[in-house]
Amino acid sequence: MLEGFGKGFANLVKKLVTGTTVDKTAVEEVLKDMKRILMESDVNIQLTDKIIEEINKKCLKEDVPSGLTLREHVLKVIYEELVKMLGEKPAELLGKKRLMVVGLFGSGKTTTVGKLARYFMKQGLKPALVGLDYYRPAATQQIQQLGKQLGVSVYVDEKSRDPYTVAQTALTKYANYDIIIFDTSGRNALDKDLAEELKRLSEIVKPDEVLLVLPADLGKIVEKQAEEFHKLAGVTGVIITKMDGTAKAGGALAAANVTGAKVKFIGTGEKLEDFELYNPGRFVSRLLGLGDLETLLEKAKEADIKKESVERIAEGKFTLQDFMEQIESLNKMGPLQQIMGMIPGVGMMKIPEDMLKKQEEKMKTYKVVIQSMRKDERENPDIISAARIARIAKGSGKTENDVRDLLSQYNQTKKVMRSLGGMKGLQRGEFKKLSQQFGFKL
Ligand SMILES: Nc1nc2c(ncn2[C@@H]2O[C@H](COP(=O)(O)OP(=O)(O)OP(=O)(O)O)[C@@H](O)[C@H]2O)c(=O)[nH]1
Ligand SMILES: [Mg+2]
Repeated sequence: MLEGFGKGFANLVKKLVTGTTVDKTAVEEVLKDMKRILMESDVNIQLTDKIIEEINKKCLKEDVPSGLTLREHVLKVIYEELVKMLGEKPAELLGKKRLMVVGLFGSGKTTTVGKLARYFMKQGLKPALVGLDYYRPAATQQIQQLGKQLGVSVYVDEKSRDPYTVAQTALTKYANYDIIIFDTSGRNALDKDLAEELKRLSEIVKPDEVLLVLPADLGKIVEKQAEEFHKLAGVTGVIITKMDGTAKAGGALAAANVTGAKVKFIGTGEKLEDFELYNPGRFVSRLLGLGDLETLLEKAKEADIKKESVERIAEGKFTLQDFMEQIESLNKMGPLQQIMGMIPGVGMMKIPEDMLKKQEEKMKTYKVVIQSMRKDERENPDIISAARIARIAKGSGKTENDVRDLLSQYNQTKKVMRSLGGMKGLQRGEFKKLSQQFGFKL
């Protein structure tokens, strides 16, 4: 998800962690790299210079705190400065009832409205959606379609096509709902028309939150848009969409932070589940290739991964049935690349994209193969003889090589997990020490 920005930083940290010595020259080198990455990701120049200056001061002019090596200290300072640049942890939207989503054409408002509804439903709340966009012709169909997909009530009025009466009616109609999310129309710019419309709608809706949607690919221009909208529509929070597939995401986040508007959520893809609460600390840790266990565990919970099954795998005592359940859950959690980036240490390894794609394909094959096995074979793969391999291949429509490949992958995983010493081993290592210095709980 983090294109240039993330890759650049992960490489920089890797260099820092694996370099033989870290001295003044090495730190200067890191700062040079860092400046380049920040510029390339469209972070504004004054801010870039300020950050570099700050790191320079803390790492080279001041004493290294006792108990830390220069290497650890530099990492820690980089982490802290990036978190500062990317904002504070926003307050949750708990207890907020009327949310109005605003932004320019195609910024991702309507998609975000659906993502927000899904997010609140996951928390056991009952949201309703209101379509206030009568400017773009097919807008009402789009939001109705979203509502259908989510099983959420949607109110639009095709006859009147008047956003003001629709807003008014919806307030009464959905008075008993936990949250009402209003989707407004966009324009090419925040012109007089749009400003007037948003002002009138605000007066009717009296929103608890006005959420401005800004696409990450705008980079630092985000700052200007955020300021304009804030002046006219009283923005209380920002949602940055399209974080996937742009090198400018860092610039957009930094620019939004400069305006003082808090980024509350980020959108990381077109699907409704590609959405997360923004947490700068976690975000930067992922950015630096240090992983993000908290988000990973949340995603795992969402995908309903059974704890026992994870533990059996970690202990190296799992069956093919567990293996299949993991494949299914993993699929629910999102693209492999995104998940890998959240695992501490793995983000740093930089696994080639096509390798991950291949692995995703393979997992699909494995699932079909396991489904063609008998129960005793899944529980105890050791009994799978050549004759059984032939039968399973035929039954699944896959080749005998696919079956062998699965068995060898299964055995290999088991071996690796055993050698790591299970969950406890994973938590014991060097990484834990480093993470604790960063204030992460592991
Ligand atoms: N890759 C990616 N695409 C997104 C994301 N959010 C929205 N989109 C896409 O952006 C396009 C526009 O999204 P909409 O939600 O219709 O945008 P909008 O702001 O409601 O557009 P208007 O109502 O026309 O102003 C769609 O193709 C979405 O799938 C995101 O986080 N990542
Ligand atoms: Mg829309």
